[in-house]
Amino acid sequence: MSAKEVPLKVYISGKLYDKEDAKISVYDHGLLYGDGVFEGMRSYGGKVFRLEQHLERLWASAKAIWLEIPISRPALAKAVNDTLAANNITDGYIRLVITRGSGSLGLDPNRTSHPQVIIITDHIALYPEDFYQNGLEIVTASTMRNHPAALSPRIKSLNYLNNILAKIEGLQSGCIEALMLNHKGEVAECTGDNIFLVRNQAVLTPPTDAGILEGITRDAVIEMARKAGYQVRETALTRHDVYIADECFLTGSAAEIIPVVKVDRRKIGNGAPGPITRDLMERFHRLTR
Ligand code: PXG
Repeated sequence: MSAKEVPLKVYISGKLYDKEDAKISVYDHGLLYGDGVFEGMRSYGGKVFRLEQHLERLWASAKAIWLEIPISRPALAKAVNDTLAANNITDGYIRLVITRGSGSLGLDPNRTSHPQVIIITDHIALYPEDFYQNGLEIVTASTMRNHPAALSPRIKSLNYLNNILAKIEGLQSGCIEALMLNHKGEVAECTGDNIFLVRNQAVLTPPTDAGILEGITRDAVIEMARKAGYQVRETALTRHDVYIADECFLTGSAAEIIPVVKVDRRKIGNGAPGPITRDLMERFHRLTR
């Protein structure tokens, strides 16, 4: 840290702490069992992108795991904005975490108290610009996406090992993202991004019942593409559909829209980011900047 730099402040349950002092108990079930939920959001020009939708999803995730968020939605929205302001961040990344709170050892959530509310606001570490210009290469992971009847992928929980195992497979093949299939062998999503295809001018993406996280960026892109006059269909997709697609791209709060040009060593289209992907990237840029 240079002399002029002040440490980032992190919000924990009502107070701001210097980054180095922002700590929670080792008895917190968020750490012990991955018992908690989170959100990853972006702010552009001082405004959090689709904050209300992120909070909606956070509350839905918490409800699904029987976790009561100990702060009202407007108060949490204000805390997010206040934390951004305290750190002087206008364009950045926000990580909201709600843990089950600390308690005795053992799974029983009744033996915990005081769920912790954590807000980290930081500078965004974007994928290298080269990937946006020339596209990404991905591979299919052998790790399938969590079976929705075991742990619904719609819950953005602190249990991310399913995705991390797939990410490791991708990294071991030299790819920063990996495609995950669901228990039926259909295309689900990538480890931290939703997937879209373009085929015969139509924009295609797996439906929410394919066992995916309902991405906020995915929603925004579907809405934006429809407004722009594209036909958008949420439909079951196979790896075959990916291989024969004209274009492919991923969406996520961190990635925004990123083109994919190779999947399992097969070129998608002509191996360069396609025209509809480029058009949507440009429109998304205008929407957010
Ligand atoms: N699928 C999964 C499994 C995700 O975790 C997305 C899709 C995209 O959703 P959004 O709502 O962001 O469009 C995600 C989101 C991080 C990070 O810090 C991860 C995500 C988003 C932002 C940051 O690794 N994943």
